Amino acid sequence: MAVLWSLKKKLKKNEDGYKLPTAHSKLSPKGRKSSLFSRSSHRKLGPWVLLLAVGALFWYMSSKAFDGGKEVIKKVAPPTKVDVLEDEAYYDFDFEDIDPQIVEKFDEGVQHYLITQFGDDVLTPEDGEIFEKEQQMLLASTVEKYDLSVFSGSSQGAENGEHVLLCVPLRDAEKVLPLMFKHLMNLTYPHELIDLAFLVSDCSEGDRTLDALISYSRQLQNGTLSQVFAEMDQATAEQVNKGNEKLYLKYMSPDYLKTVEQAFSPPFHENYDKPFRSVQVFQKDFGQMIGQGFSDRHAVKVQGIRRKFMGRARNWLTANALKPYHSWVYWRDADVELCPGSVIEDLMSKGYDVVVPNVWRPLPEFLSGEQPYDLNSWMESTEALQLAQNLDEDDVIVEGYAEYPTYRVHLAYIRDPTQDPNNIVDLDGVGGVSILAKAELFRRGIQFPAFTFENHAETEAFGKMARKMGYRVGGLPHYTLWHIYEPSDDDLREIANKERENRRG
Ligand SMILES: Nc1nc2c(ncn2[C@@H]2O[C@H](COP(=O)(O)OP(=O)(O)OP(=O)(O)O)[C@@H](O)[C@H]2O)c(=O)[nH]1
Ligand SMILES: *[C@@H]1O[C@H](CO)[C@@H](O)[C@H](O)[C@H]1NC(C)=O
Ligand SMILES: *[C@@H]1O[C@H](CO)[C@@H](O)[C@H](O)[C@H]1NC(C)=O
Ligand SMILES: [Mg+2]
Repeated sequence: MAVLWSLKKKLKKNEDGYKLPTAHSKLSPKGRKSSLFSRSSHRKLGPWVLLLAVGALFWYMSSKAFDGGKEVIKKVAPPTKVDVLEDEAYYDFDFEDIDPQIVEKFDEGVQHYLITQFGDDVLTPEDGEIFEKEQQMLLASTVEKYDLSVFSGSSQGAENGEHVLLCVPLRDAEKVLPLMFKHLMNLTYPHELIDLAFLVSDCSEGDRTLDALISYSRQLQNGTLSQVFAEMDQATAEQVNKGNEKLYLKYMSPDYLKTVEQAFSPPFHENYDKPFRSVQVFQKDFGQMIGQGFSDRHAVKVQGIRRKFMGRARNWLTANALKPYHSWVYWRDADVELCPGSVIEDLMSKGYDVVVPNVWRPLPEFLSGEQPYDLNSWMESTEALQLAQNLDEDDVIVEGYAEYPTYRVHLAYIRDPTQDPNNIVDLDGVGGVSILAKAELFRRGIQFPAFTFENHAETEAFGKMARKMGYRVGGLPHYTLWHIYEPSDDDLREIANKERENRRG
């Protein structure tokens, strides 16, 4: 790990001009002194500085009345307090880019019209014509027109040049970012048709998801990210040889591990390094309190709350990143280990409005080697509908817990790896690991409920809502993505036991 760290640090240092977006912010005053107002580092200083500044201003004004002249300014400039006010950059900041000559240039040719309530009447026909023409010019330069029926999405999106918005929610995800980016590069859907939108929320203190994300994104768009990973992986490999390998890997199926190794090894498809159409990174907290550790986030009681926070985050991301020219929205979790590079085309080709693949995960061999993972993709059952009738309006049913016997058909459980991966079944609820949906759904108001909708929240409620609004929602039972395996506390104990036994025996 030490090598990896130093390598990462080196990479960062070498990045010429790399700055976090906050440093570029037009709204934040420049310079060291500006931090007096920043909330994180000097929370209590801000009001004091303001108070002192106001005091200083009074002193200045009252003394000016008597003395007059520049002398006074020096007098009221004792070390710390007026420091801030003296920083010219602070005041000039918003205006410093404005060059009066340039502004003047754009004033030329501007025409102002004052139109009365019955404007047409006061214009002569000639004036009216000019007005029409000028107004069209003005509109053309400030208003964009889209015929949304052109962006409704077809099953041959790549051939038809359809734009995809690819959304990824992230929380405490620093360590899975390389994995995620490798998967993004592995996508064969034309990169130039994909806008990436990341939302980083509610990360723990000290987590560096945002920094790392921006760093990797810059390399991605420069076409150099795969080189960076190659170097990082080499450093990791050297570490592994020194015996620092993750212990649980010893207990995983060798076949699975081999598949993974191959999946991440070259040759990659020819446009692997091609930059994406755009990358946007958003950071916004929603107050998610539930821990991101495996055991934390899987307790039944916290599911409803957790899912509603996720719903808010997803909705916020769509609202801010979706553009009229997007035909499709693809939602993808960062913690996927294996996924066909053609996943977008594959999901698109089915002629459905919402499509999800199957999601399984590998397990240690002593735990059967693999497991149906995402239970949120399902077909509704009469049992679950009855169960819902006896629940409180705000209760959220969660799958995979004894508390809620739903007897639904889960996409995860009807998988047969020998069957046609193109088979599709209709679903009611969908899981969020990998959802392809027509952008039209979001434009029509379908969302990831951050409240209880038909006793569900977030992605499952999204599926239900889409169905209710007449859209086709489907899942591919034999087309599988593999979620990463994170050992639970129990699994780790079991592995430790086995290790002890091995040492004894
Ligand atoms: N923005 C945001 N992202 C989150 C939040 N919680 C999880 N994520 C991200 O959402 C994706 C899915 O998160 P997971 O923790 O795996 O949740 P999940 O897939 O619902 O649950 P699992 O079945 O445990 O995998 C990952 O990319 C996470 O980094 C959150 O509160 N806010
Ligand atoms: C972008 O890529 C070029 C090579 O293609 C490289 O020389 C340059 O350093 C890269 N820029 C960054 C910021 O990494
Ligand atoms: C990348 O895509 C190829 C082709 O679909 C696939 O075989 C491979 O498993 C993918 N890589 C990963 C890491 O899933
Ligand atoms: Mg997950």
